[in-house]
Amino acid sequence: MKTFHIVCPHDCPDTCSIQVNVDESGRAIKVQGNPQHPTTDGVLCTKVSRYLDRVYHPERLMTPLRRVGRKGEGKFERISWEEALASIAEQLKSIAVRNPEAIVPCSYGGTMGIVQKEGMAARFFNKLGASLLDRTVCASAGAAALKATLGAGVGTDLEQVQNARLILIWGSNPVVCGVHFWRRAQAAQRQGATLIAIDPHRSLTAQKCDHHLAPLPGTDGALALALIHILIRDNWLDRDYINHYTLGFEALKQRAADFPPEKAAQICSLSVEQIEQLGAVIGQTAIQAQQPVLIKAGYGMQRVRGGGNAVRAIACIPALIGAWRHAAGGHLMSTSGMFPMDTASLERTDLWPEGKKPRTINLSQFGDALLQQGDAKFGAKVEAVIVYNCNPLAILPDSEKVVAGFKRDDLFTVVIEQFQTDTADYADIILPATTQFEHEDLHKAYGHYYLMKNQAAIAPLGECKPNSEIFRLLAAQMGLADAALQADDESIMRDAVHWEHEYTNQMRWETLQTQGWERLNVANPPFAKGGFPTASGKCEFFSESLMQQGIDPVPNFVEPHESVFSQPELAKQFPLQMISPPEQHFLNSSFVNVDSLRKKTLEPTLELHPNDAAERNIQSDQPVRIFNKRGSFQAKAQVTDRARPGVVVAPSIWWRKYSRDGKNCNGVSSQALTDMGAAATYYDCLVQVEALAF
Ligand SMILES: Nc1nc2c(c(=O)[nH]1)N[C@H]1C(S)=C(S)[C@@H](COP(=O)(O)OP(=O)(O)OC[C@H]3O[C@@H](n4cnc5c(=O)[nH]c(N)nc54)[C@H](O)[C@@H]3O)O[C@H]1N2
Ligand SMILES: Nc1nc2c(c(=O)[nH]1)N[C@H]1C(S)=C(S)[C@@H](COP(=O)(O)OP(=O)(O)OC[C@H]3O[C@@H](n4cnc5c(=O)[nH]c(N)nc54)[C@H](O)[C@@H]3O)O[C@H]1N2
Ligand code: SF4
Ligand SMILES: [Mo]
Repeated sequence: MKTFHIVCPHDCPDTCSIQVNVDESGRAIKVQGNPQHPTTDGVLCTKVSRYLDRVYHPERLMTPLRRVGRKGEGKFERISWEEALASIAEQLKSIAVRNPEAIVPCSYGGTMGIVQKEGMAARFFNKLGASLLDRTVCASAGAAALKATLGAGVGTDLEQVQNARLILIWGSNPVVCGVHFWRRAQAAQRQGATLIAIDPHRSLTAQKCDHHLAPLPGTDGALALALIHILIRDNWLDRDYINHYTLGFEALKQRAADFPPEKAAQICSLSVEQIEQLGAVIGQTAIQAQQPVLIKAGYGMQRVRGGGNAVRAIACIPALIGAWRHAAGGHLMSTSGMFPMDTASLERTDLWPEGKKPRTINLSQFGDALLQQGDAKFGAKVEAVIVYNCNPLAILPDSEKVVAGFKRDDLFTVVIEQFQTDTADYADIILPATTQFEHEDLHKAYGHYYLMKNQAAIAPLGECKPNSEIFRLLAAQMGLADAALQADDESIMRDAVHWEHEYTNQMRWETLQTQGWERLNVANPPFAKGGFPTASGKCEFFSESLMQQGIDPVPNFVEPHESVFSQPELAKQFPLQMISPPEQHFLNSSFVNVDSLRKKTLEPTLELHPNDAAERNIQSDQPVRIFNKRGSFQAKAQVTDRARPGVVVAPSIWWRKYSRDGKNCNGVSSQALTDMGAAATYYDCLVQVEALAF
C-alpha cells in the first residue's frame, strides 16, 4: 500500500491536505485529513471524507461522447478520442478563420489547481485569440473592494484565530463553508471569546454564535458605516494606527456621520440597541481591553448590488481600532493575494494574435451573451463554447436565458466534465476529465498561508484525461504551434510562482513534492506596522484608484437592485427577498449527484418565516413555487424562524435534473451586476412564493 498527498481541489477557503491510501492494484481505498498539515489538522468535511464515492462514482464519464438526441435531452453515443479531437478542431478552426472571438471559454471553480484550472487552457485560448472570460460569479466584488482598501486579498493567519477575543462572522457560514476556520473559532469561544454572526439567515454558524444580528440582505454597508459612526463618536479609535497606517480618515469620518445608528437600523431592519451594542463591544474589546478583534468576512454579503462598498466599509474597521497590531486580529476574507503568482508566465497573454487583447465576456451575464446577435458594440455572435470546471446551467444567474442560449442549434458546445451534469446534457461533444486523484497540480489557498502540491495517486480512470492534456492535444490538432502549448504539467507549475519573492524564496520544490505543502514566509502579525500592498502602503479609507475608475472613493451604502425599499412597485408583486447560500452537503453544484450526500436533504427546500408562510397558507413540507418575472422553480417548504420575515432561503446549488420541475433557484436570480468587480448578484432578488398541492 502507498500513501499520496492530495490537495482538496474544491473552491473552499480551507484547501485541505488529504492522505490517500492506494492498494497494490492501484485503487484508492481510504482518504483522511492529513494530521501533519497544520490547518487541515487531520479533519475533512463530510463531503470530502466521502471522496471515494465521487472518484469511483458509477456515473463517472469514461469516454468521449457525441450528442445524438436534441440539445438538453442527454442522449449521446460513444466516440474515440481521435474522432472527438478531430471534429472539435475542425469546428473551431472554421469559426476561428472568420473570427476567433466567436469562440468563448466557460469555466470556473471545479478545481482550483493552477494547472487544471487556468494554465494550459488560458494559453490555448490566448493563442487562438478567443474571447476572454471575466470570471465574476463568486468573489470579484469582494476582491475589488479588498484591492482598493488593503491592496489585495490579504488577511489574518488562520492559525491565529483561536487567540482572538471577539470574532465577527459577517456574511459567512463557516460551519458549512470553511469548517477549519470554525474549529478555531470554537477554540477561541472556549477560551472566552465572543462570537457574533451577522447574517440574514440563522445559519448553522449563527445558531452556534453568542449573538446573531439578522439584517436584511444587501444592507451590510449601512451597518458597517453605523459601526464606524459609533467608534468615531465614542472615540474607540487607535489614533496612532490611523495616523501612521491609514489614508483618508477625515473623508471616512464625514461619510460615517451620514449613518447614525437610527438610520442604519431602518435600512437594515435591526434595532438601534443591537447596532449600539455591537459598536460598543468592538470598541471595548479593541480599545479598552486592548484585545484582538477579528472580522471573518464571507462572500455571502457581496452577492448584492452594494457588495463591493459593503466589503470596503467592513474592511476599514480593523484599521480604525488597530486590530492589525494583534496576530489574531484584523480581517480574514481572503489570503489569495498573498501568494506571489506569476500570472503572465502562467497564462501567456503575449500569445494573443498580433498582440491584440480580445473582447471580454462577463460570466455573470453569460445568458445574455449567448443570446446576442453580433453587432458593432458586442462584437461577434458566440458560435462555440468550451465548458470546463463549470456547470453553467446550474450555477449561472437568470438560467432561463442560459438554457435558451445553450439550446441554440447554431452553437457548438464542448463540455469537459467528470459527470453528466445539467450542462453536459447540452453538449455537442463531451470529453471525460480526470479527478484530482488522477492528475498533478499546485494550489494556492484563500483561507490560509500554505502553497499546496497535489500528487497523482491513481491512474486516470477509463479514457479520462486531465484538462491540461486535453488542451495540449487540441492545440496540436489545430496546428497551434508554440512551445508553451506543449509544456508539461510540472513546468506549468514551476512557471506559475515568483519563487524569488520574500514569501516563497525559502521554499523547496522537493519539499512541496514530498510533504505536500510549504508555508508562505509571512511575518506575523503581517500588518502591525502597515505595509499593506496598496499604492500608499496604508489601509485606504479613501481610494484614489477607485476615484479614477469613477467609483465613490469612500465606502458608501449602495441599495440593492431589488428590495422592498429600493423597488416598492416591484415588491408589490414580488414581496420577498430570496437568498440561495450553500447547502451543507454540496459544494456549489458538485456532490449533488453523490447519493449518500444528496440523500441528506432529498430535494430542494425553501425556508420561510412562519408569518410569511401563514399569509400564503403554506405548511412545512408542502411543495411551493417560487417565481418572479425571470422564471420560477419548485421546492419543499420549511416553515421556520431561521428565516427572518421578508426573506426566504433556498439552500443551493441543486442540479436542475434532480428537482421536481427540472429547474433550480437560478431561474429567478438576475444578471444585474455589483457596484464593484462586475460580479453576480445572486442574493439580490425579489420573488413571490405560492403553495402547490401536496
Ligand atoms: N459546504 C459547502 N462549502 C462551500 C461551498 C458550498 O457550496 N458548500 N462553496 C464554496 C464557495 S465557492 C465559496 S465562495 C465559499 C463561500 O463561503 P462564505 O464566504 O461563508 O459565503 P456564503 O456561504 O456564500 O455565504 C455565507 C452566509 O452569507 C449569508 N448572506 C447572504 N446574503 C447576505 C447579506 O446580504 N448580508 C450578510 N451579512 N450575509 C448574507 C448567507 O445566509 C450565508 O449564511 O464557500 C465555499 N465552501
Ligand atoms: N444561486 C446561487 N448561484 C451560485 C452561488 C450561490 O450561492 N447561489 N454561488 C456561486 C459561487 S460562489 C460559485 S464559486 C459558483 C460555482 O460554480 P462552478 O465553478 O460551476 O461550480 P460547480 O457547480 O461545483 O461545478 C464545477 C464543475 O466542474 C467539474 N470539475 C471538477 N474538477 C474538474 C476537472 O479537473 N476538470 C473538469 N473538466 N471539470 C472538473 C465538476 O464535476 C463540476 O460539475 O456558483 C455560483 N452560483
Ligand atoms: S471542501 Fe473544504 S473543508 Fe472540505 S476537504 Fe475540501 S478544503 Fe477541506
Ligand atoms: Mo464561490
